[in-house]
Amino acid sequence: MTPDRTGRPAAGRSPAPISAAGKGGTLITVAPTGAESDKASVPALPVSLDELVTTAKECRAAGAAVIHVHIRDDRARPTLDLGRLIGTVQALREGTDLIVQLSTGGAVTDGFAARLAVLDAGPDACSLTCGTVNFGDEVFANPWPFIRELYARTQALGVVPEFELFDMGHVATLHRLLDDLGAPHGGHVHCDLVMGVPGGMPGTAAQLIQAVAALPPDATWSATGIGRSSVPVIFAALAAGGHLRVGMEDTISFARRRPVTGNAELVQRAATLAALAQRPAMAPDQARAMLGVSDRHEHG
Ligand code: KMH
Ligand code: ZN
Repeated sequence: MTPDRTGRPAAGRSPAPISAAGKGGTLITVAPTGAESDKASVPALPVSLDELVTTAKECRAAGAAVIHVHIRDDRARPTLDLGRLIGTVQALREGTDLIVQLSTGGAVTDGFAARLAVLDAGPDACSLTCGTVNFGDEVFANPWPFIRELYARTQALGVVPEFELFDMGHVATLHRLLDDLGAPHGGHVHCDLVMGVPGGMPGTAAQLIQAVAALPPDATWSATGIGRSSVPVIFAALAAGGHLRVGMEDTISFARRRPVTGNAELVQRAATLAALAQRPAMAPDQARAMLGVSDRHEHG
């Protein structure tokens, strides 16, 4: 788009999606646990159901609208056990009005069948990664037939997917998926740029702008900066009209040599910066309307 001399878009041109994307408020997703950090080394990591629900309530109070969930077993190891997932969805719904987004990424060691079966736990939403990526010394495998099958299952079961994009090739695969199978359940495309994974796209403002420019025109998007890129990615995303994902899945340091003491302080920081950017944190009902997530339960 060509600006006129005042800096405003020239008349008759459509506005850039980059400025329209975050109109009306900032969606904050908290990713409290992940599958990579070890409870013994990161004691503040929520791993039990009680810890997870407590964290969820604190993060809701701090400004989160969505929770991206990985669960652990009794020994704090990552698991995709279906019974535990069902119990987790239920407990989060009883304790909060957050949108419950289950991870279908799991851990790098999880098989495709178990990752597909996550949807049987009946979440509001799920993550759906649009391609394979080197993941530190490991590989996070997402071949096309798996992506396609997972997406078709979200449509059949009425689960709203969030498209996780770790690299520019994943954006191309997102377009291929939408061309092939059509719109997601709920009718709205929402993406999360996962930046700064060793092996994926870097967590820089320039990379974020390039990725956003390649998204489908009506998509909304959030961004996640892993590790040290967390804060720069928050600033870049807010400046570009995007939404935010933060949490201990993505960063365990609040600042240099200062470990995160709990997920809520990460959400609080994101909410403060969003308010300064004149786009305060959205409540879950606003987020449901934006994402096309139906109101499935009464929060008691
Ligand atoms: N734990 C990573 C291998 C997702 O949740 O969908 C994958 C991941 C993505 O966290
Ligand atoms: Zn995850």
